Amino acid sequence: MKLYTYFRSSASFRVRIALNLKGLDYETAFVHLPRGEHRAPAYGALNPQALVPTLADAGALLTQSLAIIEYLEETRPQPPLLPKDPLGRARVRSLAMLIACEIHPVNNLRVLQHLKRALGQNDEQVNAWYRHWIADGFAKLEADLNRDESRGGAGQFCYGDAPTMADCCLVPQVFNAKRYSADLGPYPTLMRIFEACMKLEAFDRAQPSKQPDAE
Ligand SMILES: N[C@@H](CCC(=O)N[C@@H](CS)C(=O)NCC(=O)O)C(=O)O
Repeated sequence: MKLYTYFRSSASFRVRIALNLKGLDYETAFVHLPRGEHRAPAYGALNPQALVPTLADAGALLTQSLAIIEYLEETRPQPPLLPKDPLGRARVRSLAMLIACEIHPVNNLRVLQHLKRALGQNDEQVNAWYRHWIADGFAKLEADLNRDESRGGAGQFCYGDAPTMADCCLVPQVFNAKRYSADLGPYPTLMRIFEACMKLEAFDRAQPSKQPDAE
């Protein structure tokens, strides 16, 4: 397997965690986002969506981090990153999607670049935008994680006492929030889970500063 990745990419970080949790070896190819390498024709031939990550496996090229994690789950089921029961699976996917579909897209590189280049926002305004959407999404995630246990509340991790796809999404988003100096005080459950995840080697080894392309 080969992962096309960038050290600061949180979507790539999700897949690095999933690969590590499942104990899978992989090669890496680095795609430098600030230099726009993801928009170059060579990368477009691999991934027409012009986003990282891309995973090459068994002669196929897989795109979109959640689709990649689901593929890994189906082809290498152990250890599982989704619960066995349909309600549990829906719950984990819902938490993962709150992060991957509601928080992450509005703070993506091309959105921030558009705010600056086309709409003339300065660094301070862009950072305020970033923190606004972190606060909006994390408040909802914190409330959801604190739902009554019988309706799927958090355990040691986002769902129960073993890491799932939801934790693969949570940790990179917290790294992003810290990078933009977001106030994480209002989210004690979310941060408790983050700390529990970071005690695991699979999460620690996947973090941006430990990647070979880290600057
Ligand atoms: N929904 C996609 C998001 C992928 C994505 O947005 N990747 C970012 C880095 S985290 C990227 O390539 N951004 C390039 C850009 O915005 O131009 C996924 O989950 O894989």
